[in-house]
Amino acid sequence: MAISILLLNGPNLNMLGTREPQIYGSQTLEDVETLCKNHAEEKGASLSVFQSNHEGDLVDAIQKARGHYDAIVFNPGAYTHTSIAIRDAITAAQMAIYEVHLSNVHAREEFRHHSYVSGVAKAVIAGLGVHGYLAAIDEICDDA
Ligand code: DHK
Repeated sequence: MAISILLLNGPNLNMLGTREPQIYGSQTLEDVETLCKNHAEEKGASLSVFQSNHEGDLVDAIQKARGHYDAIVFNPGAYTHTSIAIRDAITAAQMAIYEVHLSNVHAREEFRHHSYVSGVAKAVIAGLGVHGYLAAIDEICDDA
């Protein structure tokens, strides 16, 4: 059966394209989602997308993903650094999560250095820009 992937983006990632493009790049979220969908399709996988600025919506999406998706490519945005609820949702759903950050969070402010998600993620990619999402998709497809 074809691999199915959920691309999940957290707060403020709906602002991609206009939000600090020197850090997050000039592509919009729609551009990124289309790129990821096409990339997954080329690999024979299917990819659904969801973005929310709300912590509970992201928790709901992770819980609902169980049984529907093989893996989640997840940029939790600022919730990376604050959300125990999101970490617990990942553990509870027993989902394979590939944590992606557009920027190299470790080369930025101290408060971005800690991630509540990394300890329960299958892999962490940071600083590759949009390519990080594609690398995660490659890894999920090649790993299957
Ligand atoms: C995105 C955000 O919105 C920030 O809050 C994170 C991450 C970094 C990124 O690099 O994609 O600190």
